[in-house]
Amino acid sequence: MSTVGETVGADRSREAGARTRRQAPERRRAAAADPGMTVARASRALGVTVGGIDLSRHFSDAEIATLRDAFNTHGLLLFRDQDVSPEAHVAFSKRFGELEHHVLNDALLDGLPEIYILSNLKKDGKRVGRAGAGHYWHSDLSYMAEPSLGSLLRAIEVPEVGGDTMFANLALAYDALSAPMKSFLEGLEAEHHFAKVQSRVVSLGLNKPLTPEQLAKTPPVVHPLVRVHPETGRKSLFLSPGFTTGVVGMTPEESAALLDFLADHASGPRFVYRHQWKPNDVVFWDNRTLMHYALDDYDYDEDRRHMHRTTIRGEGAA
Ligand SMILES: O=C(O)CCC(=O)C(=O)O
Ligand SMILES: [Fe+2]
Repeated sequence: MSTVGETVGADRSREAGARTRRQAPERRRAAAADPGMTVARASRALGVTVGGIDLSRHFSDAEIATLRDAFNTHGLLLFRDQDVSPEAHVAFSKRFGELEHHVLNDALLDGLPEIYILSNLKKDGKRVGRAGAGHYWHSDLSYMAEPSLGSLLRAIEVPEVGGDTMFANLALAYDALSAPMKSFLEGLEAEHHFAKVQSRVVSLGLNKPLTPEQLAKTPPVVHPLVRVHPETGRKSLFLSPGFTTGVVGMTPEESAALLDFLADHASGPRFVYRHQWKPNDVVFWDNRTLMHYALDDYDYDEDRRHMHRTTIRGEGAA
């Protein structure tokens, strides 16, 4: 059976790329259960736009398997024009796994704690969600023993310009390393700690400090620097600079030099897709193979940026 993933082809071989180009049409019809579903590459580095789909409808298991295959292959699915309710957002997300209730419990939607609100809006002088989230390269929940599988972020209000999100393909970045560097990294581990980002967002006045309960739920954890995707078997760097505090066993200087090199390498333009949000975009990305960065180039007081996220639970990184 052919799937969305196979239809658009992975970009792993020159031959596959040539075949894709020869097929030419911008929007190929996916051989999915939904005959109207289309897919188109979002960038060379990663991502596909999936069209002709309404996320609030019911999906068969075969359709979900098709989408999951495309997700695993391309790392990111973009669905435009999804004017869906928070309940439908949660229901669709649940088809891909169990959902997290984010540790920042005052940023969760009332009555629907699977929705984490990212927003600079205020109601009655009080922030309605988490402001200033993700303004650094990171992989969601890398500071947990079981980091997230993927996140589904829905834009509700976005600035006219600014507030894009960048995504970097850490499997491509790994592939591009030399053989000696790959073997050097094998077996190395890094420590991740949520508290690392707190000082910055708190000093900017964007958020309250973590409570003792929130700190207790997020002790430092250790993950490999190179991880294997549990579904594709593909190797990736596991980088999350916003949350990573050091490489286990290295001096702070060695650790900083190595982590800075890897972060610079992996965030190079050829590995990156930069998403310019439109209202009702839903972006579903794979935290097991991408890192992302929310640009803070908009005006926190003048611009309105309001988003809902669901976060799919993952397993320990291996
Ligand atoms: O606001 C964004 O674009 C992304 C923020 C973020 O890092 C996330 O939702 O995981
Ligand atoms: Fe994030």
